[in-house]
Amino acid sequence: ILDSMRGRLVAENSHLVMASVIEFENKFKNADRILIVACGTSWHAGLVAEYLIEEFARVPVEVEYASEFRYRNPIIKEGDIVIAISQSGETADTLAAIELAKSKGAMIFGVCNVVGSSIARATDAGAYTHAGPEIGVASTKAFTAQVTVLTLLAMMIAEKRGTIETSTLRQLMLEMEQIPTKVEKALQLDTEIKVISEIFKDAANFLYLGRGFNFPVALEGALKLKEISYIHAEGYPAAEMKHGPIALIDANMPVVVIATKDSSYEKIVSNIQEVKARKGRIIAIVTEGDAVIPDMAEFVIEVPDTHEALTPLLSVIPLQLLSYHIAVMRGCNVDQPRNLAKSVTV
Ligand code: F1P
Repeated sequence: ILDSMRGRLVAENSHLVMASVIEFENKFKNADRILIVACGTSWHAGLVAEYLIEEFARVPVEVEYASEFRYRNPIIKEGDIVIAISQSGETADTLAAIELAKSKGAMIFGVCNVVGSSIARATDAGAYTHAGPEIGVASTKAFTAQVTVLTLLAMMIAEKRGTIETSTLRQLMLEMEQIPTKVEKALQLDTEIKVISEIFKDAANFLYLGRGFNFPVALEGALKLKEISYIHAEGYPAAEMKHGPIALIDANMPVVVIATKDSSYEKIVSNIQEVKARKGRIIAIVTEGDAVIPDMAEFVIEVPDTHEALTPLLSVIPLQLLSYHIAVMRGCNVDQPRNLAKSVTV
C-alpha cells in the first residue's frame, strides 16, 4: 500500500523541480522535530498535519504562522525539518520563513500548488498538490489537496518510523480511496446549504467550533466566511468555548459545530448542549445517520462517514459552501474579495 502511495506521489513529482519524497524519507524517519510554517488557509492545513503526524508518526510538530516566525528568533536546529505550505508558492512571509530556517541548517520540504513557484524552488524537496488553479482568491480546493498530501506524508513518516499498525495503515489507505466519491456526495449538500444560508445571511457574527482533527476545520470555516462575506467569525476548539467565547452566545449567535462521529463525539454533544442552553442557533455538521444531534441542533448537515483522521476532507466542504452562498446573497464578489490578494507578496 505504501509503495503505491509513494509511487503516486513520486510519479506526480518526478518531472518537476522538487526532489522526490523518497529522497527525503530517511530525513523524516530520523527527524527529532518537524516545524510547519504557512499563512492563512495553508496554516490551517498545517494544523491538521500536526494532529496527523503526532497521532500516527509520534514526532513532535510545531505549527507557526510564517508571518510571525520570520520576525522572531525561533530555535531551529540542524536536522529539523521545516514543512512550508503554500497554495500560490509566492507568499512573501512563507518565503522569508524558509530562508530563515535554511540559514540555520534546517531541511525544507514544500507543499505547493503552483509548479515552479518561488517557494517550490526554495525548498529542498516536496510534493505538489496539483489542485489546479484557484480561480478565486480564497483557497478552497487547495486546502483539500494540501490536507490530502499531508495525510499521505503523515502515513509515510509513520510507516518509516514503525509507529503505525499495518492494519491501521491499510484501513486509512482504503478509506482514502473512497474520499473522491464522498467529496462528490458532500458537494450535493449545496441546495440544502443554500436554504440555511438564506436564514443566516444577515448575521453580524458567527462562531465555529470543532475538536481534534476538526478544530482546524472550525478555524478554516470562520476564515472563509470572513474572507468572502465580510461577516465577523471566530473559530475555536469546542472545549475552549467555556474559557471566554461562551459569553458571546445568545439567540442571535449562529454557532457552527463540527460534530462528526469520532473519539470526541460525546464531548462535542455536551458542547452543543451548552450552546443550546444559551439559545445559540446551532448548525451542526454530523456524520450521516447521526441519531442524537438532530434532536438538539436547529439545522443538521450530514457528511459521509470516514476514518476520523480523514474527516477534515469532508467536513470542510459544507463550511465552504455556506460561506459561498452567504457571500453571494450579500452581493459580495466571491472571486475577488475586497482587500485580499491572491499572492501576498509583501
Ligand atoms: C495564503 C493566504 C490564503 C488566503 C489568501 C491570502 O496563501 O493566506 O490562504 O486565502 O489568498 O493568502 P498561500 O501561501 O497558500 O498561497
